[in-house]
Amino acid sequence: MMNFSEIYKSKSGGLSAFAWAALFAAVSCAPGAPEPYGALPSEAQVEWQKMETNMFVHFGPNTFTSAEWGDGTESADVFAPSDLDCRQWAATAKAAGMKGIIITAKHHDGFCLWPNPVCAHTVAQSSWMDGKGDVLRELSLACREYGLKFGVYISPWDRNDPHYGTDEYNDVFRQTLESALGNYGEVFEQWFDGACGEGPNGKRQVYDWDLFNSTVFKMQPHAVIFSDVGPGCRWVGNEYGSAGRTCWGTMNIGDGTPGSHISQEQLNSGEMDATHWVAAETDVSIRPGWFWRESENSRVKSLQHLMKIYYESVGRNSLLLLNVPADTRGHIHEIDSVRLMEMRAALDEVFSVDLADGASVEASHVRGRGRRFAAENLLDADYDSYWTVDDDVLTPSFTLSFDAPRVFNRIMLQEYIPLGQRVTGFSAEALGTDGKWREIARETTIGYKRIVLIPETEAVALRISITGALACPVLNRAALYLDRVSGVAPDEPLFHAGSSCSGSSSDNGGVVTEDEVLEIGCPTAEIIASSKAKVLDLGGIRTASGFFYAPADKGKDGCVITYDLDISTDGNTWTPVFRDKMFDNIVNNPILQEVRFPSPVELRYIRMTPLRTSNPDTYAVSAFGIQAE
Ligand code: FUL
Repeated sequence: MMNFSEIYKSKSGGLSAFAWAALFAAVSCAPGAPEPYGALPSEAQVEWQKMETNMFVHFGPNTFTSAEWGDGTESADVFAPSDLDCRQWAATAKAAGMKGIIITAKHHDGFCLWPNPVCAHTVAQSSWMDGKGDVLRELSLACREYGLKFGVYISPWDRNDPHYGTDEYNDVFRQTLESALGNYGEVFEQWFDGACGEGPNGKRQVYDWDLFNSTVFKMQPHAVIFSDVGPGCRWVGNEYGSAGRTCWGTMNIGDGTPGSHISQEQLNSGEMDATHWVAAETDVSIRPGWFWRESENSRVKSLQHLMKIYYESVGRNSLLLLNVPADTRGHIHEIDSVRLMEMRAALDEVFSVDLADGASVEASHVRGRGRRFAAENLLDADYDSYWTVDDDVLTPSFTLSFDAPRVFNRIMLQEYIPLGQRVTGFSAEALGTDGKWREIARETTIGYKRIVLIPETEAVALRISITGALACPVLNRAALYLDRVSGVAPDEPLFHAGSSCSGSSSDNGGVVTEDEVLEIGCPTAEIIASSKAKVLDLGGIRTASGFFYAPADKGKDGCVITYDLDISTDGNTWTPVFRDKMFDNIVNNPILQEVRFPSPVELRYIRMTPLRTSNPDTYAVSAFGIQAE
């Protein structure tokens, strides 16, 4: 085709009729933007994903009883924050760089943090503030003041409401939603917990999800609804803060409902080329448990651990919802807020200098060979400008070249998700100062944002090759960073020579996990093998105020859910302490369980007999012991 300068050169200096025609043809043939591909995010879902980090606040009767799951029999008076200060939560979240706060407005115990007119177990029944308190009002106002978005967790499972387990409950819950979503301004996210246990009458509820979702949209048309199956966003499949290294924003939902047949692995990595856009949200607590308790003040996650969580959530196409529970004062505890500020400072230090800045960029292909879709768009901060290629090109590459060698250990890429998630694989190669190209990463998905952790690399150029895509790739950002503050180790190679398997998401990169910090409670204790029960011989009489148990390896080999616990001083005569007791939330969050006895006891032997285990054949124990008086 004739180019513009040839057209200008023709004849008399003005444009001939032919030249005008050619110019018109060239302009009108320039390809437009690629057609969107596959399931697409709504505008609200794109805005949601751009938030990247939000704060979860677990707060309620459990804060005062140290339970993870209250059973609904707690008196409303238990809820008695001595100095509720939601502005302090908002100020902390803002300073930590969070974009929104989601509060547990109603947890499984059924207690509502606002005066819900269809419920008799709320702040209005509590003597806190003479029944005039309203945490949702305080928090929604504080969020507005600090420019944060406001969201609510409302558990359909209710262990207090007498209607639970009957048809009427679904309508009571509809009214609960209307009350929480209709009185506190805009709600950006509605968090639905899929848990469905027995209510006070021993019955389970059959939830009317269509009614619940349509009520949310009626009250808050732009809300993103979280559940195992969306429709707004999905659970990431674990509570330890790690999205799959392969992580699609899409999944085949079919007629799946929250809490039903979708496996944790599917949730963790999503599904390629699937029917619905339901990006992953990684919910994880800054402490071992979801609710604040004094005994966990010393177990707030380290900066290194939090940074690893950041890389494995935001850096793997997921939003990070970091739980920072409020304490009995109604404050974010100093220890947690200091840790959040350390995390913010580390993120700022790593991500404030983009080492790709000023690089020259060249691509193997550019859509229509024009400027509109040029590879330079990868380096600007405009979210809506992107590099893309012609429709039939699925494996293009681009190269960043530097005028002097640059040292980096993080590669950040972004796909322009308004047009769908397309890339199925990519690799990175660095050109060293010795003039040799070396492959430094080979990964699968990108999505909204992907941060690849590589060993520190000195390079004069970096080539990113898309090795597979469902449709022509559309990338809006490439950046390079150097992280010398977090101590988070590089990702293990995902592909080994001769294999094409996908990697595991459980690599720990040197971070000490819950499982590793645990020790058996008493150094002289011995666990006596038994067919099913675990018996611990402490070697002599001791006084204990409680016991602890932890499953091994993130619960993979099974964990105890319900159990009987007996104690003995001689190993022959046993005294029951607990019958059919449950470790709350242990399947989702298989961490150390600390259980207090009703009163201190003398014992030499302690026996835990599992009644229900997550794996019917086996269960594992990484820690079992007593809490000495
Ligand atoms: C789970 C609940 O059972 C936990 O208590 C916690 O609220 C967590 C965020 O969701 O499913």
